Amino acid sequence: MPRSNDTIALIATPLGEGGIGVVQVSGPQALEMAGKLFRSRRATSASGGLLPEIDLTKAQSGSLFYGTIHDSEGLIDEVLVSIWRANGGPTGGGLVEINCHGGIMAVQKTLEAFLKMGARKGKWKELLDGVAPVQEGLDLIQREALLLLPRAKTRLSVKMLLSQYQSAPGGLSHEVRKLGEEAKRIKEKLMGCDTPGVASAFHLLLSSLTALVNSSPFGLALVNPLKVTIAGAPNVGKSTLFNALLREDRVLVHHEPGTTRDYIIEFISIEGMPLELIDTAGLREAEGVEGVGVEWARALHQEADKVILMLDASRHITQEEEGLIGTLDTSKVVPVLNKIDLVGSRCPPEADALQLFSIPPCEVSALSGKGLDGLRRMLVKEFLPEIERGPHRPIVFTQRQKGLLEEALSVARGLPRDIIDCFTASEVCQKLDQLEKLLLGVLKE
Ligand SMILES: Nc1nc2c(ncn2[C@@H]2O[C@H](COP(=O)(O)OP(=O)(O)OP(=O)(O)O)[C@@H](O)[C@H]2O)c(=O)[nH]1
Ligand SMILES: [Mg+2]
Repeated sequence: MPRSNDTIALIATPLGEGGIGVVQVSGPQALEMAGKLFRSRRATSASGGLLPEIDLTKAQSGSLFYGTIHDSEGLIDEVLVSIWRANGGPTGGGLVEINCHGGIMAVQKTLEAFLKMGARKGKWKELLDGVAPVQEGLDLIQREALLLLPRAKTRLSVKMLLSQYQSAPGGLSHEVRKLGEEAKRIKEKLMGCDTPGVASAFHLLLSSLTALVNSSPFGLALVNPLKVTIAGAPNVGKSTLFNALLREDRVLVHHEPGTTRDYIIEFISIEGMPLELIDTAGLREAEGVEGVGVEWARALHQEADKVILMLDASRHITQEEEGLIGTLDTSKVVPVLNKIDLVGSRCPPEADALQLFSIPPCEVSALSGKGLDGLRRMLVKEFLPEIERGPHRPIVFTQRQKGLLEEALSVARGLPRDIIDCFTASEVCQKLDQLEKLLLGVLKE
């Protein structure tokens, strides 16, 4: 049984999941302890001097802060801290969530720092019993953002979710609420045959709703990293590319064909977009263990959102490779010609099969790194304009939101262009009512 005057600390995300780990601290001393370990980003002025610390014990409930967490030995990690002050929390008092970026070590060191300050190591049950009530008052979009924050894989994902978490302009909740109110206002004007300005207001509503729905591929990809497999014959340099994109020697590279037999998954970030990169066994007729690896590889390429098809620029395409190209969904293939360092001034081999792809192959040397920046950009090409526009605007980030907003958009598109005709008002008003309800449904459970 929890003791009511205890402050408890525990790791609230499964260890080893990667990305961000969350330490939760709750109880009467939670805010005070967190205040001692946390330094907000604003704590250092441009000249390097320390500005007054944010006092977490006085922070508003539901606020979030970006900064660093320190113990007596120095910096532990760059973190995101959320504060909840209510009678909730497993042992009463405040609740602090520290979202660490730095993997298992940072999460564990953060937990230890709280334990050293006198917090008791809590259990999962205590967390589940106590957390929900303190987060009341949030709408469903905000809850979704909060729930996804600990699993965000890149800083851009965190920033996007934080923006959507806010109920201020720039957040999805605010925008959806505004559009719902607008649908209602247009309906009321129509009912009163007060038509001036209605058509332009409706036009604006329609374009805002379209922009929201169009933001969903970007938002969803920030939350659910796209799966990118590396496909190709043995020895073309798949594992070398995997390591190069990861910027570490994660997998074995060898001149013998058939080196990779298993598949290996790691997360990478390109321009802030999280991607799940998968190295696979080289595709060829094989038996035994290698044959199993080849089967897995084929299944992974089928499931992937994108397939990097790697060919060796220093030799001609084989019949087996021609066959492989025929089995891939060409719309999701990013063709790559590797080992261009061996080609010198000679042109890389032309292949009719490469004409199948809508984009020309990226010419790279996975060994020297040449051409990899171009490949990186190619992998996130469709998101580049969205990345440019930044994360601080309303962005749809769950399938639930997307589904409801798409439905709302189709209702809005079904309305007559000339909405100002008040003789058809009752029919139009019904639709506007439906539109308003759908929009409000995005906010509520
Ligand atoms: N010159 C040159 N050699 C490369 C390049 N990329 C890879 N290699 C070499 O090609 C050989 C095979 O590389 P791997 O990365 O193991 O190839 P793989 O496609 O993963 O091979 P499997 O796992 O057997 O399917 C190694 O000797 C690499 O050093 C490159 O860009 N240029
Ligand atoms: Mg390999």
